[in-house]
Amino acid sequence: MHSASRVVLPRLRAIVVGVLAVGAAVGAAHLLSGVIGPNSSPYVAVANSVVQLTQGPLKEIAVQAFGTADKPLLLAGIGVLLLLLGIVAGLLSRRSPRPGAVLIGGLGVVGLVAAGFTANLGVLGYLPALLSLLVGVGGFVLLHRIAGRDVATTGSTAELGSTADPEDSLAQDGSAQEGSVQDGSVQPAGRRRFFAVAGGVAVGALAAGGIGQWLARSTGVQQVRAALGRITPAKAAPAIPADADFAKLGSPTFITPNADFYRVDTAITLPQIDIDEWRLRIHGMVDRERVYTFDDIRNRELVERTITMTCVSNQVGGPYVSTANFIGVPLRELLDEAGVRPGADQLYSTSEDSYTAGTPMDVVLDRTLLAIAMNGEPLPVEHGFPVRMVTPGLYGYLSATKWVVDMEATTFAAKQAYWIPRGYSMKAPIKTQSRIDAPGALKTVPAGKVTVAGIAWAQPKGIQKVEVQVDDGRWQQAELAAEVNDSTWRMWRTEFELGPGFHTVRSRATDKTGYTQTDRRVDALPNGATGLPSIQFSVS
Ligand SMILES: Nc1nc2c(c(=O)[nH]1)N[C@H]1C(S)=C(S)[C@@H](COP(=O)(O)O)O[C@H]1N2
Ligand SMILES: [Mo]
Repeated sequence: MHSASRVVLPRLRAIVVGVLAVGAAVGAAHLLSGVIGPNSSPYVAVANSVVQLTQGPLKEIAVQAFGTADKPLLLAGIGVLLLLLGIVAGLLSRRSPRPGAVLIGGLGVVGLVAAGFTANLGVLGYLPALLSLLVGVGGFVLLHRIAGRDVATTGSTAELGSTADPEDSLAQDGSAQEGSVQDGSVQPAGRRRFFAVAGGVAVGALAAGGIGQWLARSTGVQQVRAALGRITPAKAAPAIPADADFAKLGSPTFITPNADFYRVDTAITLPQIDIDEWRLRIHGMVDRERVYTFDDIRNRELVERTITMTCVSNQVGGPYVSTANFIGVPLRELLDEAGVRPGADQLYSTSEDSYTAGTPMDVVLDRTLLAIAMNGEPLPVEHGFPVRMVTPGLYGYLSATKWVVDMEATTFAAKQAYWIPRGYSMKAPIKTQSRIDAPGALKTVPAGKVTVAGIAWAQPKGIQKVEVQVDDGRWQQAELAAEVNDSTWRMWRTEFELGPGFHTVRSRATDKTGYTQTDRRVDALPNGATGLPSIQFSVS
């Protein structure tokens, strides 16, 4: 029939070829990125690009659904997608390597574009993606050739009515005559040879990826951070009274341990900034441009402030609120040295990873802290090491830049920070809120006296009272725990006498201006969710 005898790879072989080529490409690139910088890994660059491109509402969904697990999930999702595309590349290329090579080449180009978009490392930043393109396409063609070497050539496929070319291997695998697609047959020796090569490539790719990961970590700043030791302020914050929380009843502890402090940011790989290299440049509408080193900050008179931070993405009842003792210098001191000109109404800050925030200048001058430590320790890397901003009373997205390296005095009319074109407000004071922590949602508690406890916050106004209601009954005033300051949360508790059955409890906080949190529900976008928190539980 057809004179051209062609190799048709068995399905499994084709899949192995596709998956291995993709794996080798990712592994090789990851290894090189370990030397050049983690963000240059095409894998990481694609994840970073997804984060950058994700617009407001989508990011809302990601934060709600995954919380701080959104990044590992994103990376895992990309991994699964790559695996599937490797399988597809293989299956498309059972005869000729071309379709798979084109698909893998396309993936390589996506990696290159993403690296260009997010790596921020100049020409070097493209090298790992370029390497992955070459390894992916080259590896695929090569593996395809090796895979085909021991496969019997076939005249064509079964659909075309041909039978397999009765070459040496047919005796081993005589089943080739039937089935919709006919696999070339393979000798055991050939099979062993191929899978030995495949195993070698797989081990190599995993090792390369692992070494890349290890290199990235060992070039990190954990040692630098640890070497700093504890940071003590010249003026410590007042001690937290023992009766400032109801942690025994189920509220959080007043001070959130660093490891439990909520985390929200756009970083897939954490910026690793050595204290010797860190600089803060203050410029724009100032009389004198200034540049500060880490020692310049550390050697000043450090103050300590207890501050509750809140994320605009926090849903009513959500977890993105935490409290720490932050240590640093009032940013006003540095801005006064630079001499902010009249008319500059926005402090536009930029992080090492190009995140930007625009903070109202009057608030900055009044109360922003340039923090280097949190609960006595240097800032954890995920919370902005070595230096970040913290501003009581404003949501974090516009006032709490982590890994901050640049501050420009400007106007809101002149510049828009990261979240503004994505739909969030230019100005967003924290809204008066409360949360119910005990009894937990859907818990079962014994009948009789039932304790309800939680937190409330209205930074920087402070909490005046919290009221609690069970099953549309009378609003009952809760007992407040000791107050620490108006820029922190306030814990509350109260008791109800409840009989068996299902109950719903609601809470509402009133701040010191006399404003009571509204029951009107609005979304977190554009400037913070409102509505009353409520939980259901059963009494037995
Ligand atoms: N560099 C940088 N700083 C950032 C962000 C970010 O994405 N990148 N996110 C902000 C947001 S939205 C919040 S709520 C706070 C959270 O700080 P935390 O992660 O230390 O709790 O950091 C702010 N600072
Ligand atoms: Mo946030």
